[in-house]
Amino acid sequence: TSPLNPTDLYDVRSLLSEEERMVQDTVARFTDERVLPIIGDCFDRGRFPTELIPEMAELGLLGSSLPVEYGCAGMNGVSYGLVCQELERGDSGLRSFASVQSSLCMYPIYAYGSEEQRRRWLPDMAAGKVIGCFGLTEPQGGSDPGSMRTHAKKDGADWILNGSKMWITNGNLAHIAIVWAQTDEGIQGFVVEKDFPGYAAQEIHKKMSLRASVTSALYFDNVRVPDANRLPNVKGLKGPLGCLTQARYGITWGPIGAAIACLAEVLDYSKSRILFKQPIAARQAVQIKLAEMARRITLAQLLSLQLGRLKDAGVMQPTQVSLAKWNNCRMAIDIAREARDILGGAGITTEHSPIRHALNLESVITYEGTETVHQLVVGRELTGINAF
Ligand code: TGC
Ligand code: FAD
Repeated sequence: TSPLNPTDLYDVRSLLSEEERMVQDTVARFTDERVLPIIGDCFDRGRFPTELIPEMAELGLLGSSLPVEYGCAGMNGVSYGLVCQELERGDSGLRSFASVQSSLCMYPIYAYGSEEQRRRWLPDMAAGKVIGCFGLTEPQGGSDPGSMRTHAKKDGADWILNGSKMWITNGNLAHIAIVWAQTDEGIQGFVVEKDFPGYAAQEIHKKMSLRASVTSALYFDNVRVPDANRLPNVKGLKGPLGCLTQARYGITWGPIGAAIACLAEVLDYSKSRILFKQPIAARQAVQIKLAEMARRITLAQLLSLQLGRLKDAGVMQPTQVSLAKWNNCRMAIDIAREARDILGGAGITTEHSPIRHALNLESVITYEGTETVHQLVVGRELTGINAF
């Protein structure tokens, strides 16, 4: 028997189509050549590498699953997952950028927008010329978006928007914000343009996590939004939650990439770190940790691939996404912390990736629904009882 691939013990890659493998290889090359050489420094400086946006667009990574008629790549769900995995093998910040642009901004314009809105924004968003952000969370509590205070009131042909949003990825980079607000007819989505008077974005500093990503607070002070910028085809919380299902699906794949990066790094390190006259990889305690990492990565790979197949068959359900988001984020953060431990003192600097991934994953396990929220979604499915 030939040796197994340590980061793909079950040869999950053999279950991919030729096209899916090509997508994975292309994004893997981008991550190896363009992201890994700079990302430690970006994280240290708290800088999102905006110079990579045109290249990501060129590779078709923005709105990758949307139809080609809007300038998008028309990939299937599994390919989108692989994009997320390979980007997050570089850094969660890059995957966040792609998730927000694709699943949280382009998707709602495509799914809930008019044909005119699709043609107005999607091609430029796919080209990386227009960047979006998604405003759902508010300062008083993100887990319960149904209690949002931001509201929009009809005023002739326009809407007047007031309120604020918190923890918004891409906020200060964005040309447009998809903002969810209460109206007399329930929650609705509005495309707020950067130069609308009364709209302001303020970057959040002092982050110890997702440092290579822009996170902002958004403020709306009597912002006049034309009705042409309201997404006409959805009302109610199911609008934003439908976007979250798309993004969370991608996030089930992303942390697999972070975990693979950590395992690959400590496998090398543990074979060359000699202590008590032997490489630490020869110690049972270390091998158990490495084996545990491989076991959990394998389970996560199989989970996301089957989820992707369900998505591509059009039968994926939000509860299935919740289970995988919970499992795979927990898997990756545990692995990143354990990998940091195996590196000893060397593990505390960004010369090695595990501490960066571990810190990033503190956000990933929190945003798009905290671990607890996803556990309670699964609990509700099993029991039929809402425990929120
Ligand atoms: P609930 O009564 O369960 O549902 C209200 C309506 O929505 C429908 N629905 C969904 N639709 C699509 N996808 C889902 N996942 C859905 N979940 C529910 C549901 O059928 C219902 O429809 P209808 O027609 O009957 O009205 O609502 P609830 O108020 O009980 O809330 C449930 C709960 C707690 C699960 C939900 O509020 C929740 O998911 N909270 C977490 C919020 C969250 O995840 N926020 C994320 C903000 S965005 C972000 O973090 C971006 S980070 C991106 C990055 O940088 O990568
Ligand atoms: P809270 O909702 O206040 O939760 C606090 C604690 O209470 C958590 O441990 C939670 O699990 C627990 N809890 C909540 N409800 C229950 C319950 N019923 N039972 C038991 N425990 C419960 N949001 C956006 O809209 N757009 C973005 O682009 C975006 N990007 C983000 C980027 C970063 C880096 C971060 C950190 C967050 C981002 N978010 C974004 C916000 C994110 O979605 C929220 O942080 C998340 O939903 C949790 O909300 P919260 O922070 O207000 O915590």
